Amino acid sequence: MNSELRVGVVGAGAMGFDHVKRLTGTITGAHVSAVVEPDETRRNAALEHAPQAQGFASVEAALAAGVMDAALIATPGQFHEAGLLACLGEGLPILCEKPLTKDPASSWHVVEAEIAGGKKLIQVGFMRRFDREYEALRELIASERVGELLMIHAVHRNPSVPDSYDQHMLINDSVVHEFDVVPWLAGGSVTSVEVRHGRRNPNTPAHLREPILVLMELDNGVLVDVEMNVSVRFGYQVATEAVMADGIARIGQPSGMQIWQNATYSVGEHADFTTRFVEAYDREVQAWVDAAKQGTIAGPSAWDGYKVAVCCEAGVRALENPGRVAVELPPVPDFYA
Ligand code: ISE
Repeated sequence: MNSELRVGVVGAGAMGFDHVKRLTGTITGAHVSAVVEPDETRRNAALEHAPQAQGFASVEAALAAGVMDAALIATPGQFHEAGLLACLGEGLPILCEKPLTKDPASSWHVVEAEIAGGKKLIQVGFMRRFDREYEALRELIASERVGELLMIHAVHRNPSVPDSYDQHMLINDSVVHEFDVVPWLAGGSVTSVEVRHGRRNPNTPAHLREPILVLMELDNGVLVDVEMNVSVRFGYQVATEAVMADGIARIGQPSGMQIWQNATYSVGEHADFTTRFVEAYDREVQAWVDAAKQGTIAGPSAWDGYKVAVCCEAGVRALENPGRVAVELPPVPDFYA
């Protein structure tokens, strides 16, 4: 395809709005042709940043208008399945924000629908895979230049969370990223999850119990711990330390402006994920646009999304019960092998 990809952005909440601005201002070879959002105020706010787009209240209406070559789905996770199935039905390439869907059963349904259509159309929006430091760490681990990988320590810290963030979201909305990116880094598959609750942060909202420590075992023997902490106040921090046989590697260290003042040294830290991962989001969406024009995908597949859904289900069980919860995956379908 030589002409610009006409992208319908489905969902104009915070992430959808961000992607509309990205597609209009940063991405080449594509433009926003439709904004699908039932809330009129949000829809109009997004349309202001999408001069070539029409607004629609439903994905069905947008598909019927025939104005989309591809869809970027950014509705809340519980609505992904319906949007995915509708767009798959029209054979559209799709970039679906994480998670693929809300649970393994619905994710499997989507996987089956994609297989039935005979073409990989879905890329899942796990943007960390497009972060340059994560890419470099993956390459380092695979090369074994520092010896074989033994363990991964990860921290995932949010300054605060909205009132709508509930206990299960520690797993389904936040650790969901580690369930994708850690096996991708480590070249293994998650076999079990355990959650340990530490001392509660007095700054934690009353309805939450955190921080938590999430322990994962991978099938290649690599052990992983993730500190999931959503009330740190000081800023947004996602960092990883890989422990290898001959040394360690760290990514995600603060890289903002360094200031020396009053006998103190400080470095700027991010306030939220939209700035921490801005380049990753840009690279992710550009890679997806380029691939969609070639009839392919350029990142995590629906199968990857399904695997993460299985991990999240185990993670939620582990959140509520002591001990290890096994993660059991069916064999990879030939279609994704
Ligand atoms: C949020 O939805 C994200 O996806 C961020 O990347 C993550 O750090 C945050 O914890 C989530 O709430």
